[in-house]
Amino acid sequence: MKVRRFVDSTVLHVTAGDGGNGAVSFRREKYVAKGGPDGGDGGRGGHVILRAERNTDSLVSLFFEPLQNAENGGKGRGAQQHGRNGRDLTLNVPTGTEIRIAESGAVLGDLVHDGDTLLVARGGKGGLGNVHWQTSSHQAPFEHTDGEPGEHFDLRLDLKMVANVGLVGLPNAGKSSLLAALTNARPRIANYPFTTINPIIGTMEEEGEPGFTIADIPGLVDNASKGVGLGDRFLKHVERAGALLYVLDMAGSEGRDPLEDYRILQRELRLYRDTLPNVASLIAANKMDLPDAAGYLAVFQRETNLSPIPISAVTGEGLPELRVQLRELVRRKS
Ligand SMILES: Nc1nc2c(ncn2[C@@H]2O[C@H](COP(=O)(O)OP(=O)(O)OP(=O)(O)O)[C@@H](O)[C@H]2O)c(=O)[nH]1
Ligand SMILES: [Mg+2]
Repeated sequence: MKVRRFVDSTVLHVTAGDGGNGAVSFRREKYVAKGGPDGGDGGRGGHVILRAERNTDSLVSLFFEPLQNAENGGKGRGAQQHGRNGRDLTLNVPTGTEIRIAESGAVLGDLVHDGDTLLVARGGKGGLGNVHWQTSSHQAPFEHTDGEPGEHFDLRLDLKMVANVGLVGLPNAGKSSLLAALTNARPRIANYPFTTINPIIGTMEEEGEPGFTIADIPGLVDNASKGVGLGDRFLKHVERAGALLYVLDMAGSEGRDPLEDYRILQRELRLYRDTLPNVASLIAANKMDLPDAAGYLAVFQRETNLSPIPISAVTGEGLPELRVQLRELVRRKS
């Protein structure tokens, strides 16, 4: 079995290259007894740069190689030769990676779009060669400067997926089934809670329409904010989504009450971030193919004055209408 590890947070120690030292050197030419100074400058140390790359899907490679150094600059040499600049080190991270200084938590940047780059550690400047010190009264200078050290930092990298729509629901509500029915993603689906343990993104595409992305995250439970179940840390992935889609098991097939489920979800979202329940949203009343669903839906509508979209991720009922409304929601947000 191919085991794929998903890492959405890691600490990275980056060190830029040191600048090369300036050289002390004197010209040696035939017939010139005492040549003047000709020591060249050192090269700049390489920078460390992070670049967002669409096809990088987690921080796993950096997780296993947390020490990253760029090359040092070369020393200056005689004949006023400049040292070689150290090569910059460019590290790919997934789009949606937020970069902070680990200790202070200060945000350095947010690489949201494919190709975005951020210089995270600046290479040291090269030192000056002795050629710079020559004056009429000072013909044989031994002065020079050393290269400056490269910057180094402990960075905290956090991947926050960027999707247009985030799915929120209790375990077994049918979020993954719905993602599979609407998009190209093929998440695992099963009738036990917490089948989904990593966030997954799918793209919904239809002829002649712009595609958009939907993120499926692990199910939330009562007190997820206190760490129950898989906790609420995955909400960071839907935090940036422009819109939310609540997925409710409207058939109460686990012996639960859909109305209470909806209130649990709202409460857990609010406890995570008080503005999150106000994000534009739709409600999908899932499992409408099951016998009790129609009755629960009527109660839900009466009690909340909301109009969930009745669907079944299994039979496909209601999905065309859901697609239309999702597209409209995303269009309004962008
Ligand atoms: N009858 C019926 N069953 C459904 C429907 N949607 C999902 N299911 C079933 O419900 C169970 C849970 O579905 P999942 O899609 O894995 O649910 P989930 O919300 O992703 O669950 P977690 O990942 O555990 O949070 C599976 O057995 C699905 O086949 C539906 O519309 N009708
Ligand atoms: Mg799932």
